Amino acid sequence: MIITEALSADAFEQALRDKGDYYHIHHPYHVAMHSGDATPEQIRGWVANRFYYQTNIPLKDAAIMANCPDPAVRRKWVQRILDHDGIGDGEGGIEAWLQLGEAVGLSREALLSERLVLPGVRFAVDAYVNFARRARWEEAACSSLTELFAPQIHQSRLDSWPQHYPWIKEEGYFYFRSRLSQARRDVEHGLELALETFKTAEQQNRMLEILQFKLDILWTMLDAMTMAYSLQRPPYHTVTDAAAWHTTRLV
Ligand code: AHQ
Repeated sequence: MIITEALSADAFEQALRDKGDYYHIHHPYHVAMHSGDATPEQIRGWVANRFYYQTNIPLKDAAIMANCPDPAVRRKWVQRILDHDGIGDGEGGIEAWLQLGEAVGLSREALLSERLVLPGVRFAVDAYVNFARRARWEEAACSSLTELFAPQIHQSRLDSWPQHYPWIKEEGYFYFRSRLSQARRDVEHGLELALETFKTAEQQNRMLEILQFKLDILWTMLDAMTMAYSLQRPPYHTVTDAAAWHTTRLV
């Protein structure tokens, strides 16, 4: 969709929501997990790789805050960091994701070591953090608006995984439950920012492109997991059976 004349706030919001067609809830990997067709290895691969996304969200949000001169926005935005890092030890979304890891049979060390993070996942997530460091803070902030569609995806996991994967321990589901309200609160602020910031046709086209960039990040992560865990073609699979790719943050 190319906007030629500036859209009203309602029409621009609808244009943002229409991007939901490209949300990763529609990716075959996610569809397989939702329908019960995922193997334990595919679930564990997803949990271990998505942990890299989760641990980078606070870095992304801190980068936005570092570029944002408005205390009122920073006071709201800091909550996103606390949602993930928690107020104290043993709290927050990253801790809850470690519990999800243990609930699917992955040790905390296996996640924290990042040794299971595929290059394609790492590159996609790092692109998100680097965008947040370099873009106008308003653009980086509004790139989080894929969360317009997030409550639905978290609810879909809560609705389907327990029956399909009885081997996953109940305490693993806390994270998805916590995001139902947190995502909705994030979206309220993100949407307000987007509607007051992107007014001209040029600005609105750029925001739609930024949202597509973020949708591409989420989709690409699942593409990398598909190659490794569905098609059994991890990087270098024609060269070695070993996990030969880099697993450290270099910058
Ligand atoms: O667990 C997720 C999360 O904490 C966030 C933060 C937000 C952002 O700042 O970009 N996006 C996001 C998302 C989370 N979970 C994803 C999922 O499918 O479980 C969805 C993702 C998003 O929609 O951007």
